[in-house]
Amino acid sequence: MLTELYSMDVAQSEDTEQYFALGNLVRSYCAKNWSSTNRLYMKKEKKQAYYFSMEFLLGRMLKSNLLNLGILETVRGGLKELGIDLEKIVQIEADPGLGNGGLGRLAACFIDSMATCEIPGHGNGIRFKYGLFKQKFVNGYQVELPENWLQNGNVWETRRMNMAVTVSFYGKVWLEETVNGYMLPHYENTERVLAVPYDTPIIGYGNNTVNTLRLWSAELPAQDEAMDYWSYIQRRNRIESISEVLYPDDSNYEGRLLRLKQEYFFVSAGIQSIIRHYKKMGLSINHLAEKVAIHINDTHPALCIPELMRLLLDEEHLDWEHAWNITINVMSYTNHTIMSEALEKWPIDMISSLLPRVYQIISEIDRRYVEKMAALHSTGKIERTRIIEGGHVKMAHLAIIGSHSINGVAKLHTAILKEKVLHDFFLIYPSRFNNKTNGITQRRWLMLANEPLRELINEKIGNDWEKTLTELKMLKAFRNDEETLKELAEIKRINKAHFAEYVLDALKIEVDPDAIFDVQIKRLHAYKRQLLNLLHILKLYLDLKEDPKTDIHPRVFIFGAKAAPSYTYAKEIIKLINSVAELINHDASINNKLKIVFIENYGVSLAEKIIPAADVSEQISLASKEASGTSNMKLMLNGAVTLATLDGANVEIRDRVGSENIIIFGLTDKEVYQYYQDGSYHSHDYYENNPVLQRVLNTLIDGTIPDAETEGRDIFNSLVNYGDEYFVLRDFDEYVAAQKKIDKLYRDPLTWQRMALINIAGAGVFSSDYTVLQYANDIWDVAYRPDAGEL
Ligand code: 26Y
Repeated sequence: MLTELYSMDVAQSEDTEQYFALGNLVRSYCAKNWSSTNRLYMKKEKKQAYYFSMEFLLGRMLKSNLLNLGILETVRGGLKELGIDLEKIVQIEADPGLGNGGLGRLAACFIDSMATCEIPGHGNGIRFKYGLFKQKFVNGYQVELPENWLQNGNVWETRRMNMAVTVSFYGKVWLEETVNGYMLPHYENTERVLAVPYDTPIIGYGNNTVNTLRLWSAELPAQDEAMDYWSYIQRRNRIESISEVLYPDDSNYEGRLLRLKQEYFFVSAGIQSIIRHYKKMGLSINHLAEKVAIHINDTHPALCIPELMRLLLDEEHLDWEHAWNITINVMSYTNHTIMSEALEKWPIDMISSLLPRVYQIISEIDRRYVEKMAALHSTGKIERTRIIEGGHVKMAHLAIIGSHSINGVAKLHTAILKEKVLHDFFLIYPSRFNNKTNGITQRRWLMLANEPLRELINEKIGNDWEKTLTELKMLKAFRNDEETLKELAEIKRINKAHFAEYVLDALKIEVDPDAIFDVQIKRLHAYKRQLLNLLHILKLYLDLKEDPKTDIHPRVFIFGAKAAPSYTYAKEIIKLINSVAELINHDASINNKLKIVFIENYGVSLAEKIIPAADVSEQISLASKEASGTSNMKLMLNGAVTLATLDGANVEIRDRVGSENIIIFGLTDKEVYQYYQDGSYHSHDYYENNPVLQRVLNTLIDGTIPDAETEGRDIFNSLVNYGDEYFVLRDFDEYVAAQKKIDKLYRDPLTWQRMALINIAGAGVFSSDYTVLQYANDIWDVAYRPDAGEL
């Protein structure tokens, strides 16, 4: 392959050529199964599921593809004989950061699991030229740099020009009656964009299934090339900008025309290509819902609903009722957040000028909804639930009204949707609501990321767990086996030492692998409460300053977090953590008992390094706010002990491992809602009445923390004077007590390792294999390999 691609032999080649040669080899190795999978789906007319997502946070794919093809060890060995280190060349691959956080990584786990469980299910999204920004710290401040992940090419994708479709924007539209009596649209002055698909094979683990991830790129249609040069360049730039950058905002949602264009772009292209493919099977459009399921990952692809209606009405000439029936049966929607800032709504003006025909259809869906509900529900409820309201189109309402299934991502989250956030809709459509607790793939997050642990588990219980993760429960038999517990400790120690090397190399911070590695890795958000973590660190610091002999086990606090570029408060928190790190890491009197490591540019590849090295998993969001969390699952699977509030999937983790093997603290969701109701939380009182907390908070404004005056002041004010929206001060004491408990438990190595073992043993249910099987069964109604897994 090296010779074919670069006219050179191994001895002359460098890492980059070796990487691309191997990548090409792997791709051709799976090519046969890729086409035979497609042929099989076609021949058997299998119902297929399409997972529409704005984000797919894939991570590097070389090792994961080798693992799934069952040739990882062979290739590793073969390369070794040639004097090549596989670990070195996998680093060459750019980490495609086509997502922000949890939702995007979930989509990546799901497509891996669908292929593994032989579910005919594919991904559909955007081939962003630039992934999520690269994060750099300059003087402790986050600076965003472009992430040009395609610079050296991408071996995994195949451009399929023959499957390109056209997506239209703007223009004028009016309806005219045809001779057959149909009302069909006529368009004038639309802007046409060519959507070109790039397909990536998604390889199942240990089987012959290869599904497809189809990512769309926006290009200028060929006929436009005839225009004058400058107009051509301008138009090309405008069009290509549609698939240029991923929006880095996952919180404070700003209405942006380009984002709306992106959403419609991949939705329209995806649905057109699904229908085209469906028709190739020679089936009548009337049976579409028997062969196609479309899943909407949060509301970002909610335009799927009016777009499918448009195609069924305008292209297929179905009547409204019939088309609506099909649409509802095809569509299903997952909600990932209860935070109102993240709920999408578009100004009517924007949507009606950009997508005139789609807007007509949305208005008609809304009109019919109001009309139909008038006889059944109160006007108040109808007004609160309709799609077009207050000058905006509410995307969650559109998604709910147009889907047969609406799911939350953890039991608690689904309960809150039903009882609070979407209560009106729950009363209207009770049977549409269901829960699908998130999951993670054990292939990337254990088998690849933590090879020593994989080996140990295989030695103890065999390797059935690799396919059926609940088999990990067999590990419980070793809970009192000192030898196993010691081996587990040894592996953790190795992983920590490994990570410590990285930290020394990348950040020039020396950390002791015998310290407790306490990890909080997730997007930076006020509700996730990285600040609570920081206040506790400051408390320990003050304790040690006051009495250097304070008896605590040395700790390394590890943070990884990107903030949305427009989220000022989150960026201030980053700066504050970095300033506290400067203070503590350079204070010799602390005697290395405390260290803060804020990893730059946290993403999938760094997660793979950090997670196997973690002792403590920080899951400390304000109860009710974190829909599920998935780093909590990855960390427990790697033997970290969870320190958590009863939020999201933490509740289910506790149910699995038992209260003795997780450290729970803080307000419950019920208590939070009670506070909202009676308005009785006054954070200032906590500041006034709790001397320890007061002393800690004062460090934010008294000059203790170097070079963070503005940030310290703003954050102090938000916590003490402006209401402390996420109850940080309320939960402080309980958090400190929970941390003390961790310190105590850790000093008893056998107890600690037993907890770690029970966490690993209990993590089995959180395989995304089970999650996608439940989607396949309960929502999509697609068939899969019968023995794919059992809970
Ligand atoms: C509207 C737009 C700016 C937007 C873009 C991205 C809004 C939200 C998002 C991303 C949300 C997200 O990642 N949510 C997370 O989804 C995970 C998977 O379900 C959950 O585990 C996690 O709790 C939730 O915060």
